[in-house]
Amino acid sequence: MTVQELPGAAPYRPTPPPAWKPRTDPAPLLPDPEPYRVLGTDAAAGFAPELLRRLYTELVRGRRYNTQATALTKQGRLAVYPSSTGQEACEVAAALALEDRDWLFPSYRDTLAAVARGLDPVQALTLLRGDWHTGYDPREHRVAPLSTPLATQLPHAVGLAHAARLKGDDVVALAMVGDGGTSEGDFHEALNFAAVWQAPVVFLVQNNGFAISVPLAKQTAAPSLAHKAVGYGMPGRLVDGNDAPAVHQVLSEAVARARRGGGPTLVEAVTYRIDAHTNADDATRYRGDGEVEAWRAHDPIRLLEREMTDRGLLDEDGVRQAAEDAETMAARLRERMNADARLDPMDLFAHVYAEQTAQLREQAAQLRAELDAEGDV
Ligand SMILES: Cc1ncc(C[n+]2csc(CCOP(=O)(O)OP(=O)(O)O)c2C)c(N)n1
Ligand SMILES: [Mg+2]
Repeated sequence: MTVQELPGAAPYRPTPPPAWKPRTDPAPLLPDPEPYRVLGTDAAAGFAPELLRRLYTELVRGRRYNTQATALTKQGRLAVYPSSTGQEACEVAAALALEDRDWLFPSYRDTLAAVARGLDPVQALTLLRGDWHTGYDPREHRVAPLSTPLATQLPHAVGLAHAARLKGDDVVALAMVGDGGTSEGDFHEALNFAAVWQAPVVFLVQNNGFAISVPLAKQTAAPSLAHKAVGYGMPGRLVDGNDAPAVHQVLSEAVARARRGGGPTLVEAVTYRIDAHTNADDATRYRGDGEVEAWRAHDPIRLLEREMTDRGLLDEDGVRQAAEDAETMAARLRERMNADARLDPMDLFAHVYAEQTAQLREQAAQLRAELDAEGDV
């Protein structure tokens, strides 16, 4: 016999829980159903000719930088190069959406963004050449080291942005990551901290279809990568990553929102990696030519060229001029990269610890003795 069945006892009624409702309305955080586009739409007319010209010049330079750096790997002048051919619109727009006082947190694929932000094109390749630590002073142009460990740059960006806000500095951090990087714990931790703290940070995911040979379908079951934002309580935006003015607009809006205290945004730029993962990868092992060709037809440079030509902002002379400018940059890059770098092997031990450990001192002494014995350095 149960308590309810006792003769005369009142029937059991659970106490209702305190009223529940979602803590924020998820609807405004959801991405649009389609990636945002500008080129070929009425929105294109609203873009200043100077901005389109700047984007075009940088895209052409960026493409040429990619082909030149890839050639340097074949000539033994560069250890490895992850090309961003096909993704130049994301790279350039990321750099141009920021003010000088802001910070960029790039991944290994984002050399172009760093160069478009003003970094010396040779210094930007130092790491990939295997020469010397980061190769540039991150503070000079406010570009963090190009990060090889996936997604570790994201919590760094959040930490810097949050710290700047606590100090009252007007600084926004823009952090770049690939589709594969979104499966990392660091991605989760960074987005969670950013949203809880309302840190002035923008996350740009370049969804280029692959993490080396792993296609997006094997990477995530989410409706889109932009949808992941909702789970953290920040807006997710989807943009056509090959449409330079569209990426520039979406990132600029996200940067402005972060700057006025509106908190972080996750932007997914839908694009495609035209080249292999790096010069060391054979992409024909895991994808067909048809797919690559379909994306070549949606090339970021051709798309912008078409729009500018239609609007009378670009003619054959302009195209030639941009190509010549890019060629000059490539020739200079080649010339400088062909000069042997003068490196001191003892630098291996510098700048890691403020005070070296006993083991490092011992190793440094051994190397010094070997170098002295060879009569080197
Ligand atoms: C923490 C970590 N795990 C694994 C790797 C090896 N790795 C290097 S690149 C890469 C694929 C990353 O793909 P994605 O994030 O989509 O960036 P993409 O190369 O396409 O720009 C992997 C797994 C790494 N660098 N760091
Ligand atoms: Mg990828």
